[in-house]
Amino acid sequence: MNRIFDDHILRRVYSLDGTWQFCTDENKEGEALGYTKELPAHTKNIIVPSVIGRDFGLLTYEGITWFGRKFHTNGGTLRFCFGAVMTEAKVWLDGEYLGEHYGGFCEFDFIAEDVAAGEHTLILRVDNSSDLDSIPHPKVDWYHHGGIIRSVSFEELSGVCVLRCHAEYTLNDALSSAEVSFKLKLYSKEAAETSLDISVGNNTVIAKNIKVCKGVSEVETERIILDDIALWDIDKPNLYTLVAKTATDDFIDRIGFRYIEVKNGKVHLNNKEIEFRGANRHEDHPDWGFAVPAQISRRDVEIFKDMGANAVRGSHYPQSRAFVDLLDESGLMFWSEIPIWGGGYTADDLARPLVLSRGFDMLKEMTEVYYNHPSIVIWGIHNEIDTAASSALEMSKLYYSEMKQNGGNRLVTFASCRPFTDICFEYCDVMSVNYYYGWYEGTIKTWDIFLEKFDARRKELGFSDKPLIVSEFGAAAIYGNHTFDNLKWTEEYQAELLSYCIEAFHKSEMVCGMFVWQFCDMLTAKEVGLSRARHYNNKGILNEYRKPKSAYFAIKERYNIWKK
Ligand code: ADA
Repeated sequence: MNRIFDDHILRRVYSLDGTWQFCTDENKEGEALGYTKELPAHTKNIIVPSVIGRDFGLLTYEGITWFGRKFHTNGGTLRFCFGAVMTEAKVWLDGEYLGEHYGGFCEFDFIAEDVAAGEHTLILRVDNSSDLDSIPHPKVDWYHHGGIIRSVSFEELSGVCVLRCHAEYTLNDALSSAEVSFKLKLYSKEAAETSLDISVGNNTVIAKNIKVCKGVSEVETERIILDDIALWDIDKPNLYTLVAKTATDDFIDRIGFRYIEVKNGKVHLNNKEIEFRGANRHEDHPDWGFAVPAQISRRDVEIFKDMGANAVRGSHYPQSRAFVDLLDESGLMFWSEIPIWGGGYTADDLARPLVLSRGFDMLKEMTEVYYNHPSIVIWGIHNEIDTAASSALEMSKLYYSEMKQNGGNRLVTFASCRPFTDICFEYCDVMSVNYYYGWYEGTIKTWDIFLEKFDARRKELGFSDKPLIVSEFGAAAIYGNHTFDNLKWTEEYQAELLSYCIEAFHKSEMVCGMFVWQFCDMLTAKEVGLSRARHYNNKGILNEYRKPKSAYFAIKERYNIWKK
């Protein structure tokens, strides 16, 4: 289940979640041995979606794995949809190569035509290894699980089908009406003519006939005006059901209308000044890894609401559609980013053509898939790369302009850990800084000096109108570790540091938002793990099972007061 509602009623969709066959391929010989057609006898069963480390003691395995299963179909044109596969997937249907996809956190699909009715075999070769051209880099501060981490399905396509429908809109000054056009990605086996009906809420807004060519094509409708719209806002997250229907097919999504901008040094949502109050969330759980079920996502959203937060940063990769659907419903604003996590890349690595192009493709893909979600108000283009280097400047320029041009009405930013030497701040709408005063360096009070110094720097740079998000700050605390003295690693110290920080940020004229690092503790990778007790990043204000630490209550008290 990738969404929390049915995204097709007419189209026949069949889940491929459940039991698959699975084996590792340490010597990379599977293709030569014919695994693409049939997996060997020594496979085991694995339940998809999942991460491989959970079931087989393969937590530290990096390399090739094979997945396969049989399924029945009525035949015809089939579309295979993968929620997310870590990290590189090659796909075969009955031994015929269907295609490949790079990047572990986004949906992708392949279409196969003229499939006979009956039983077939779907096989995947999955590679979760990484090198200097990989995104993410081999060194990251989270666990790089392998596996088919989100749901898989296949669809029987008939006639002209709607693969995607983006609602592009601009609002009038009063934010009461929207001028909307729809950008559709269509598929048809043959050149054809069809009716196209698009409805928003209860109103049919487009009803026409269109001609399409063979294969995948794009169509943009005329602009229409929708009056008396109910805005999507944090206290009233109004959503409209969007249905795009052809003679034989449908596509169902949800949209919301809202306007975000930076004006006079402040962020405004729907013409009202707003402060982001949130935390960073990894989509990870000790029992599920990245394959966090929607029930846990729902619980996470409830916790964010209980905390009084109005925003979530999806560190450090696109999170599941189900989670973002839940954010849309609950009025939580979302920062969605791609997994360019700087820790490992040198300045030269950032200029590697494959890194640059993979990051660019990931941004395009994230936009393509997540475009309609109103909760996404910020795109993150990278995290903690060497933004003092000219290679980072080139990357930022390219990525920023792509997201401004094609990303819809959203703010674009990146998280910098070089606040005083960063040369890329031109390429963001709000500046974002990750820092850990009171943990890795300085004391809690160093934050006061930082705020003053950074304000001076932004003025010097001529960016006094660009507000600052403190995108990461925090301290580790082992759940249940208490003392009378204020020692690091205790819940008391973490609560004191975070309370001090958020109050200082809330008072600052320059700061427009804060994302605590982090929502909950999570398992981290080998390299970083050496400096991480329990092999966990313990800076969660909840433990990995979502049990609250003292800091949670300290933040909840403040966020809830500021909400009023
Ligand atoms: C960085 C990074 C996070 C995490 C954090 C920490 O800011 O972006 O992913 O590693 O540091 O805990 O040190």
